[in-house]
Formats: sequence, structure tokens, C-alpha cells
Amino acid sequence: MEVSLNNMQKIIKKEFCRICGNMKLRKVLDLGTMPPANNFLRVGELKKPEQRFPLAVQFCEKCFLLSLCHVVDSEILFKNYHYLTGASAPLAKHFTEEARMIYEKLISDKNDLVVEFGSNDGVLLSALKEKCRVLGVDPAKNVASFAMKQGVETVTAFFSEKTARKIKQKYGEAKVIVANNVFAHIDDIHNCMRGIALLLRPDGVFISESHWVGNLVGGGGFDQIYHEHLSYYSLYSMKYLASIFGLVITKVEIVPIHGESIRVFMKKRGVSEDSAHRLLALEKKLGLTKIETFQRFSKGVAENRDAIKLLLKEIKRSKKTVAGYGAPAKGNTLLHYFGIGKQDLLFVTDTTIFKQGLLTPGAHIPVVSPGILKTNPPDYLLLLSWNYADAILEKERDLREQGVKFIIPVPKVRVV
Ligand code: JHZ
Repeated sequence: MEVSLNNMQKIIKKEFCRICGNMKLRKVLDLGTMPPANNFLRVGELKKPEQRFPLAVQFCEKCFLLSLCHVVDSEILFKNYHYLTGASAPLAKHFTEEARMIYEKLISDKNDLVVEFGSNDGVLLSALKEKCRVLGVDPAKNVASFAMKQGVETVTAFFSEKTARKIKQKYGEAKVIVANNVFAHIDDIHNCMRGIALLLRPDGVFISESHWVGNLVGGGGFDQIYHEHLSYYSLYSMKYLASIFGLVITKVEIVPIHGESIRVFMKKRGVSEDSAHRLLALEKKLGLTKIETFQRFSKGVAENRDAIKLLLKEIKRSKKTVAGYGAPAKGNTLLHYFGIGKQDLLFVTDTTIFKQGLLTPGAHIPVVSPGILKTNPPDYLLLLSWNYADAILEKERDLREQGVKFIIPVPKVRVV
């Protein structure tokens, strides 16, 4: 195994597919070793060596799951978390709209229970709490207490069969279970599915939203690959998983968030709507069941890296300045793999209070409040939060009118 001895207990090499058990997994992309993407650090912590772990992806030709080759201990990744959903206005809006869909279509009684795991700061449940009973589940203490302050009851735990049993004993069965941007983070997905099957009412719905692998290899960015994201789901792989637990994918939507995400509705009984058949056909057409598609994607990432490095070199040569816009987790994969560091970016701005004043993992670039752009605007901003490009370009219209250019780094670098 490629990891240093002192890291051995904190990481395992994944020898089999977490969905179907296939042991013949094929590596398609290797991004080297990097620190966990949300492990922003304080200046004082620079004295200690920073933990780095291998980051590579492999493909299963049996159930078509793309997944990480290694699994980092979830305690390291999630116990103290720097990400807040509410810091990104477009994301908060997206989940508030999902909450409305849930109470308009799925809730029929004030006593119905909605359980969300990976509930983070409670944006979705806050929008539901006047309509029905809600319960959040999140392992990050700092984030869970943030949600509690917003009036969202939250259990500090990883979701599992054991957690589900405890919830069922105390609160009863759930009418709706939600897992947004967390399903892809779970290694023992069978245990999680057993928990869902146990907690869900016979007429209940499980809704899961994850970044869609079709976007990863298509119009989105490779930088969605980091240690938290263990699985990169397609409908094909989700369907295989659901069938093991006797659940039916009744409906599916590709929603325009984080590039494109796959929102799947699962039930204990029911039939698949046309949306599921249509997406399966699209995934086949896009080649998401073929290893060659992922090998091609991997080559494209390396080519884009060369193009960005060249652009930054030219900008430097012309004595212009560059800073980063947004300090998302994905940005740290991008900075790491493209070899972009303090020598290239003056600072990165971010709206998350938990991140301001810290340094980005690996590259150690200072994260500052976006207010700096008013007083010290650079000539270029590397848009690390590219998934909110439309909203950010609109929000920063004044800055752009002053002549500041945005560099959108993926899937192919462009300047606007
Ligand atoms: P954002 C997170 O990844 C983490 P990240 C997690 N692991 C996951 O699964 C994915 O989401 C899907 C800032 N920002 O949402 C706020 C501005 O500064 O793309 C955030 O720090 N100004 C759970 O971290 C970051 O950018 C702005 O105007 O890659 C965006 O992070 C806006 C809109 C955002 O997810």
C-alpha cells in the first residue's frame, strides 16, 4: 500500500466494490496524495506535519460504480467540519425549494417525521419544522450545535443501522428520509441501506441527492474527487444498490446543483416512472457503463492542467495578480492536482465564517472574507466555486465592470 506507516490505521485500501462486492476494480485516475479537502488549518498548526492520503479512483465493471481506491477514517474527515450549507445562497435556496416539494407532495400530517442524515446546519429541516416533526443526524459536533441553535433537533452521530434503530425507538418510523450530499460519503453503504429500510415507514420515501458521475466526466469538474466522496453515483449503480435491499427507485431527477446532481426517490413498494428509464438510456449513451469513458476523462484532466498552468504563467509574466474566489472542498483538489499555490494566488475569499482566518489544506493559502475584493481587487479571480458561476458572476457585476476577470477552471479553462 502506498501510505506511510503512521497513516496505516487511518486509511484502508478498498479491495472490493462497496455495492456489489466485485474484487476486480480498475484504477482510472490517480491524483497523488493530498490532505483531506475540508481540513483547513490555523497558522499555528503549520508546525505539525499535515496528514496526506492517497487519492485515486477505480471503476467497477459489474455494477458501474466509480469509487475511491482508499477510504480515510471518517472521524478524521467529519468530526469537526468547516462546511456550512447556508454559506452558499444558491445552495440554501435549492434545499429550501426541496423542503417545499417535500411538504407539498409527501407530508400529509403534522405528526409525520422527516429524518435527514448529513443534515449539516439544518437549512432543509428549518424550512420544514413548522409543518411536521423533523430530526437531523450529523456527526460534526460544531455543525450539529449550529443547527440546534436554529431550532433543528439534531443527533450527533453517523447514520447507520444502529443509529436508525435508536431513532425508531425514540421517535417512531420516518415518512421521509433525506440524504443530501452524504450518500456518496458512506463506506459501509449496505449498513446505511439497512438503516434506511428499518426506519422508513411502509409508505415512506427515501430521497437521496449526490453529485452525478455524468457531470463529473462531462460538463463539471474532476475536482469533485476528494477523500470525502467515496462513491460517484450513476443511476445504474444506485439501481443495483436499491435492488439488493428490495427498494424500488420510483423517480429520478438531474438537478442543477454542484454542476448536476442525481436526486433519487426510493420506496419499499412502487414502480419506476419514465424518468428512471430515460436516465438509464442517457447514461448508456454517455458511456457511463464503460471504462473507456473514464480513461478518456482522466486524460482530459491532465490536458486541462497544462492549459491552466500556462495561463497562470502568462498572467504572472504580464505582472498581473490572481486570487481565488471561494474555498470549497473541491477547490483544494484542484489546487493540489494543478500545483497551484501561494506563489500563484494572493489569497482566497470565502463566505463561510468557519473558514475565514484559516489556511487552505496543502497549499496553505490564506482564506479571507470577500470584503477584501472591495479594497484590494486582484486582476483575475480563479473561480474555485465554479458550480455557482452564474450566481457569482451576477453578484460580482461591479467587480467585473471594474475590469476584474474570472477564470473558470473546469472542465476546460476559460476567462470571462
Ligand atoms: P460548495 C461540499 O463541497 C462538501 P464544496 C460536501 N462534502 C459535498 O458533498 C459537496 O459540497 C457536494 C463559498 N462561496 O457548495 C462557500 C463563496 O465564497 O461548492 C463555500 O465554502 N461565495 C458536503 O465545499 C464554497 O464557496 C459565494 O458567492 O466543494 C462553495 O462550496 C458562494 C455561492 C459560495 O461545496
